[in-house]
Amino acid sequence: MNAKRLHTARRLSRAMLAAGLTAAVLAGCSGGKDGDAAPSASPAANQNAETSATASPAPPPTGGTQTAQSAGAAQEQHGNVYYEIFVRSFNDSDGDGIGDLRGVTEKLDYLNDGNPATTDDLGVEGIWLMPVNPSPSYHGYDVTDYRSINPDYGTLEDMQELINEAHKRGIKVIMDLVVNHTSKAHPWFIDSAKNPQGEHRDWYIWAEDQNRALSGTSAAGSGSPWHSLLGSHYMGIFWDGMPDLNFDNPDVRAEMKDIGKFWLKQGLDGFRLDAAKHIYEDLLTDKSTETTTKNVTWWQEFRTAMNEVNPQAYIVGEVWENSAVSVGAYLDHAFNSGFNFGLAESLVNSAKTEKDSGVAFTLERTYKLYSQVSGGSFSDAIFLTNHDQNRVMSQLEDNPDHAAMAAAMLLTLPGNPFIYYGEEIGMLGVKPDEGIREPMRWSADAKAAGQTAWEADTNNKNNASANVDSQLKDSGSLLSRYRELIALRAGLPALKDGGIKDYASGNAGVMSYERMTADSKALVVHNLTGTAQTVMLHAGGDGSMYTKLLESVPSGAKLAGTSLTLPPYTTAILQ
Ligand SMILES: [Ca+2]
Ligand SMILES: [Ca+2]
Ligand SMILES: [Ca+2]
Repeated sequence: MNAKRLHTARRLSRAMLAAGLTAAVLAGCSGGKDGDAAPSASPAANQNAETSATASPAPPPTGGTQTAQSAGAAQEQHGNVYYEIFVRSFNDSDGDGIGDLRGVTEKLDYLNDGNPATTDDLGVEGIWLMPVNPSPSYHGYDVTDYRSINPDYGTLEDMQELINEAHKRGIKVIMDLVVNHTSKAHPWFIDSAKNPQGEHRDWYIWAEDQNRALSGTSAAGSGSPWHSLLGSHYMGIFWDGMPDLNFDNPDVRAEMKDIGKFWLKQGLDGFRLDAAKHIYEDLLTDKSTETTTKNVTWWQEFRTAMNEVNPQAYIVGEVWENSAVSVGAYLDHAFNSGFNFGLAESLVNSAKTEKDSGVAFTLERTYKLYSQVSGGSFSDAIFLTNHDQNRVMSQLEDNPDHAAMAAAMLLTLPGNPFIYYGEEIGMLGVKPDEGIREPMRWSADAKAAGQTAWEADTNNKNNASANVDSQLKDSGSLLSRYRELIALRAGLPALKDGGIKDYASGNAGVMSYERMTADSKALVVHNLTGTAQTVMLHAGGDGSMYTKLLESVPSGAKLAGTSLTLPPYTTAILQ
């Protein structure tokens, strides 16, 4: 990004935040005025969009409300299905009971064999590896060496092999990059603590050095952020084992950009950025537009550096906020995607209550905002649950029908859907954290080759059907439903890359929306309930009717004239 464009983008972002325009858009402030303003307000950003999102020309204005709706609806989002892997729990290649990188490579054919003609693989197009760097913890979110691989997981050569084999199959590989903090055992921190005059002292945040009061509450919710060591106090907003880095120090910024480049040069396709808003949001009192601007400015700097190595690098950030305004700020030439925590709650809630919670209506407005902030180039990162939340099957009280409908919603919405490993076979898991990160179950035999055993399978011990082997053989299994939905998505451009428009079904137990690219469209209708539902079809946003029933998952939907009847827990796709 050149300086002028960066300046333009920042100015736009600041102006939007200040003017409260974003809030107005989200509130559904109608008409074609504010809603259409952004694409013309940042033509430079649009032309030079660095991300891989498909550029889509704005539709010709047709006047009035219709213009605003079309502009929001036509916002295409290039979409790939990603799969989140906790390496320690996934697959063990050498029999020590700990999952490893070679183990992931061994299971690539389960994820996607690279052959579109075979349908017994899941069909994902990307994987997100949770932290793979050396770390004293089992989870790895406290790194001691950013340029090597955790010996439990293998070597740098194993990582390169994994990336090469994934790429052969059309699978992108991104990994967690954890830069808000290091491990307390990182050599930088040890030096910082021991040598107040040393070169790493100012890489961390010492209260006494900065004349800061030992007060305040951590924005990460861990109480006091200050921890005593050798007569001073350092900041660690998550816990004392994770000291926060000082991003006001240009050496820290330079090092983290260099580390990012190092991994892209290994062939990695991008990063999932942990705790992205906590770079500067350390205390509860830090929550402000100014803090967000400082965070976004850092991530823009990081993005620019990554693009020097890979202009297509995919960057998805963890900004744990339910507000689209808060997440959207980071789509201003920093991230391609921010995880949509608010949507995840809505999807699980809709599946559980068997009621449409207004998902499409909200997303249409959210994407109008994201389009404005990003200059028309973003993909949402959607999911049901991740490694920090009770597993979706547990939230849905082990109801397989509800799990199937949660999957159906996730895999027919815009952006990049992320599946948390084991979700596709209905693994259970409740906190503490180890309980939501249990060994992936490959077969009913907990001692089978490849099965990891670093942690007892407390939550899944009696979950007999939640294993890959038995579900592969069962066409009615949750795994089969995931495979079918992913294949459907891959084969339909409107589902894979399209925008979204709400489509009123007139039925509280039915969720329906249109998906469209510039030259294709589809109508998605979910019956979330346990009884058959009928929907009377009406014209879509462009005034035309959907007349062809393309797919029913599972089978059984029937279209007679304009009357669509759906069996319980069924999704229909129409064109
Ligand atoms: Ca192993
Ligand atoms: Ca295949
Ligand atoms: Ca921080």
